[in-house]
Amino acid sequence: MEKKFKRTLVTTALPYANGPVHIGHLAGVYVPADIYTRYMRLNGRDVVMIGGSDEHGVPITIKARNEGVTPQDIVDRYHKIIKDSFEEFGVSFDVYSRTTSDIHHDTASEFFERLYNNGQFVEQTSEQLYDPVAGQFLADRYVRGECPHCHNLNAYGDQCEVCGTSLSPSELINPRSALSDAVPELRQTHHWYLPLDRWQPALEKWILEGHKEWKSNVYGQCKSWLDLGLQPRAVSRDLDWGVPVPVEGAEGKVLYVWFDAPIGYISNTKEILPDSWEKYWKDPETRIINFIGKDNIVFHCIVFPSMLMAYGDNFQLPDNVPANEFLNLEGDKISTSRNWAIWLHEYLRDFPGKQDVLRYVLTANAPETKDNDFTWRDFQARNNNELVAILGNFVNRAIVLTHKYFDGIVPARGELQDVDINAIDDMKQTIARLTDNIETFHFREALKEAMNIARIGNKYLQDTEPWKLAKTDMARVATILNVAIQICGNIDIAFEPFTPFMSKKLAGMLHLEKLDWNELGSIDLVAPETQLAKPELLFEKIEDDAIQAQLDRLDNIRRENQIKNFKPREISPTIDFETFEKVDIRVGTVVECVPVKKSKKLLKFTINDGLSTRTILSGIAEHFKAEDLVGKQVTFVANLAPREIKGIVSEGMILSALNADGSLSLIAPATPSTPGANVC
Ligand code: B3M
Ligand code: ZN
Repeated sequence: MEKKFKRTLVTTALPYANGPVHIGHLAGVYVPADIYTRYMRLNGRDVVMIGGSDEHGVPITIKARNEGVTPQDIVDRYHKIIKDSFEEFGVSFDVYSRTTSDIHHDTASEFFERLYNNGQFVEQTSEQLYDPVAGQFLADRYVRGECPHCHNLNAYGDQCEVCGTSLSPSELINPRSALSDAVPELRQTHHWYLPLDRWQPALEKWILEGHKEWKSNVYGQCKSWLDLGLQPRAVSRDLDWGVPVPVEGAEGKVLYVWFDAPIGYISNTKEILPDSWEKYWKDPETRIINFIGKDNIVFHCIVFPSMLMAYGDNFQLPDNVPANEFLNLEGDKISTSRNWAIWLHEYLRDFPGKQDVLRYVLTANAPETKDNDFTWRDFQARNNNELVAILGNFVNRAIVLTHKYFDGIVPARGELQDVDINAIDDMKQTIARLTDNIETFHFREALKEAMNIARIGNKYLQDTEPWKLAKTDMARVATILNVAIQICGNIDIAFEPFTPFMSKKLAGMLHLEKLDWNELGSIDLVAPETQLAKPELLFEKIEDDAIQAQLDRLDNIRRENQIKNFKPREISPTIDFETFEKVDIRVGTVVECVPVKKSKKLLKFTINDGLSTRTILSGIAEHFKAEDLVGKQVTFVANLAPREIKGIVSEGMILSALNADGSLSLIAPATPSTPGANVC
């Protein structure tokens, strides 16, 4: 980090309090922000990490309406779940507050007033969508309709979740009210707009010229917004939930949630630092870093900076906005409304004490440059093959051997040999790369380097084989184990930002008091004569059944969603009665049923049709076990022209229904019937 900065303000996107947080939020924002902040603290830097719940906006009021409770009930419930789960997960906020707090309402109100008084808004009356049934204007997510870009039929009034484009309600094709499903009409309403176009030249200079070092996804999005030419943006809404517009004659209007939420960063800083907050916002020697997901880039790089410039008073703009792409789950987009997510509070319940495993996997697989996929199999493999087999294994070997040969008392080392010096040099170079990667927000790479220290440790023990030397040369064993324990100490510091729980436990075993990043690379971290604690395992293997339980849970959710979203297909063209009468449908009893050789799909049925037996082939082998069907009654088309398939002649067709979730139900008589009975 450049030395010109005296302190750092880390902000993290404020999650909407309309649901718990999930692994997508964690991987995109909170884990990287926490790594960076912990790293800064280990460096002895002045840093504060700001977080809080975003408790306004339509996502909250929609949820409240769906549940028949008040918006306050919703935000109270989720704010608590989110706050508690972050804490248990070790996200080390200096403050985690909320935008319904008094201090936030006052701060946001004052912010608007100042802009208003300084002529920083334009006021405009325009026609907007209004729901005549619900009797209200339809802001943002209250309207749904077809996306004009990708033609997703369920795009929101503010954004299409399928193609990611931000929209305004009037752009939707065939808009419907999300409240009543009514077709909205246009009515006049009055709002305040922030003229972003006024700030275009300043933004271009600041970002396009001044911050070429930003991540290419962030820089690129800013550039395309700026290239399109910025337009005034409404900062008020016709809603009854939010910060009231502090202007006379603005009854029934509140600040747009994206106007008040980023001000939340300021309110929350004020809350913990009532006397010194301004230092963190207005002193050019403060470095502000905004951790966000990619869908928030425009608000943090264009809208909020314009607000800050319009406010003046020396408010500083962010120095970097390391936005991440999205994390998918088992191949599908994470979605709160479809319950397609791993919720943090549920993870903590299902995997108690395994915070570090999730932190590790989400970092190792972070969507830093492109969307990435979280899978439970990868989670298991990274735990078992990396955390257990590389990191845990090395530390455990070093400590166990020290107990075995020196009663757990760290021996002093003698003269170093080449093999020792090489391992130490390797470690130092790895640490240099690790530091460099954290400084430049490449946390995946940084974590790889941290793990490489454990790899160096394992190789060192493998190369030196102290267990063999113990028979002949205890002085040499002392040196080797001293070096190995120093590598453990380095691991402890290097991993603290990533896996703080492990690091704390290991620090306890090594009696490391205060971890200091500047001491990384040292081989005097653990003094000779230190009595090591008994080795405890740092990580445990995760077994298949724990993973299978999670996969089963996701399968159930997938199925529930398919059923919820099932739309029966259009009815086929009408046929006349004579045509229908030609189809001869009968009841039959399955006498025999066997899989057809060399076919995955086909079952061969022998059916008692009342007259004799007949053979029918049916492509349902993936849905049923052949032996389970013997003795069952089925219905079948009896007069279908015979067809030869795989050398077998099939004389009819067995009837079944294709269900919403892709499963099949055989169509059987509801009460026992007689083989050969007609279905009519
Ligand atoms: N609550 C949107 C989101 O969760 C919003 C972030 C606010 S940051 C000031 O994506
Ligand atoms: Zn779209």
